[in-house]
Amino acid sequence: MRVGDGSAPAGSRQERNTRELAWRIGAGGLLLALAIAASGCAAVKGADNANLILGKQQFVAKCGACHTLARANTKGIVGPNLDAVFKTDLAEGLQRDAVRTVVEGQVQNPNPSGVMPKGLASGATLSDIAAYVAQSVDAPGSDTGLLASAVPTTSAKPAVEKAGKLAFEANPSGQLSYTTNKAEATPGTVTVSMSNMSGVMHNIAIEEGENGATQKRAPIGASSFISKGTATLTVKLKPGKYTFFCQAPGHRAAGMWGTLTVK
Ligand code: HEC
Ligand SMILES: [Cu+2]
Repeated sequence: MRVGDGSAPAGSRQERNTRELAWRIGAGGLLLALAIAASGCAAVKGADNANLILGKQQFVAKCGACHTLARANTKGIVGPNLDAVFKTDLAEGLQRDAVRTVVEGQVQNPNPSGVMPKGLASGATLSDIAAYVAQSVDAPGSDTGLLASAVPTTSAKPAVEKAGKLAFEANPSGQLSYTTNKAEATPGTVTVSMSNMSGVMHNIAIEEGENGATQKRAPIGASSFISKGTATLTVKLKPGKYTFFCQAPGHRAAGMWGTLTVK
């Protein structure tokens, strides 16, 4: 690992990360030694029997809204992209067991003046999360087998309006998506609802036009934000295409949107 050799400008993100990484590994020397002693990562059981399926589910639920990790299909942008953070260090020979120690250290002691909350996970849960992240960061390909199905994905089955009610559900595992990206309604006044069991703060808003991930105009209506429960809004729909989407920062760009066809 390269530490402070001047190849990245002083104070740059890359330089800072490498420095912090070195510091954290130094401070966690004992943990690191333990992590190295227990090596080897199978598909489902990680080092020292960490449960990678639980680790993935918990990562998506507790970390994915802020962090991008390609293998977990999370696209949060509040915190650094974890594939990018560890890419250089792995290329320079950092072991994945050491990544695991860094992740555990960061969750136990996030920057007190930073955005990452303290106490997100501990004990076996943290160890499962860290094992999954360590196996997954900057890893080519996608998860297979039981790991691939550990987190529900978006369905192609549209939400269909019935008697003036159109019901959506936020991805229950915490991914930045609704459970479908298609909806159908008849013209008129429609009460749109979004149930959210994920614990991640979302809302639902409706915009005219088939606009995908990018906002084109002001929404015609928006629900309140909730992390658990059901939020609703009432809109008047004309025949045509609309986009439904979440207004939490970064969520639409991450894929939390779909197309509503009114006819
Ligand atoms: C509310 C948003 C948020 C959540 C939730 C969150 N993080 Fe973070 N995370 C951040 C931010 C912002 C940083 C940048 C440094 C800081 O503020 O501490 C960060 C930094 C990190 C880093 C260090 C990256 C580096 O540059 O060295 C790791 C590793 C990390 N987070 C892992 C996790 C894990 C694992 C979880 C879930 C248990 C998690 N984070 C949950 C926002 C978040
Ligand atoms: Cu959202």
